[in-house]
Amino acid sequence: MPASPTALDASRPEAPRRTVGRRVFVGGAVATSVWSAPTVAGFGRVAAAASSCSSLENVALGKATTMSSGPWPGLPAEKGVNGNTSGAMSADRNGFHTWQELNAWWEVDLGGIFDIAEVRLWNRGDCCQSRIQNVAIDLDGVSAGVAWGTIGRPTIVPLTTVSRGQVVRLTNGHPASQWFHLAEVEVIGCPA
Ligand SMILES: [Ca+2]
Repeated sequence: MPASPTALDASRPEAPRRTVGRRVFVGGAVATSVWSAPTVAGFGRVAAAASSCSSLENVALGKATTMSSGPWPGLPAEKGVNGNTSGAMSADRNGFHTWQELNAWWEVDLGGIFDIAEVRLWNRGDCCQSRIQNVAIDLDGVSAGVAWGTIGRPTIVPLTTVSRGQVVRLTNGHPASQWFHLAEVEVIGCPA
């Protein structure tokens, strides 16, 4: 089971105030380099989806995925939504992994419109965590937040100004050409 998330940090800077969109963009909200513990990207506001859903679940599980390049052998895009957060990527081939490139991206099509409370990013745990930094979250092509710093296990990004849509894209914001890999991506919400 995933680790319990920590409380939201209301002191984080707010994300751009955009309110209309159909895609989720992961890229730049947590200002921490601690990757081994849960980290939270907050924007000082309560996600609208959290109050509109009678119950919350991972709505990305098993949904259609694609990514900008790759896969690295044994690490296709769909392993980012297979329900397994294990970070032992070299041993168990449990996540997605692109080629090395600037701003590599991965996305999931939820197959319908959902209210989304937060996105949880699970980095690998066996090496190379710092390759994944400042991940931008895009919801239907509109910026919904950025997970600043190195991504943890998990880094949790509450959606605030943009919280209803279908396609969630994550873009690696590392300043250099880099691989993009995560063990799992969880999109927490409910049908709209
Ligand atoms: Ca996985």
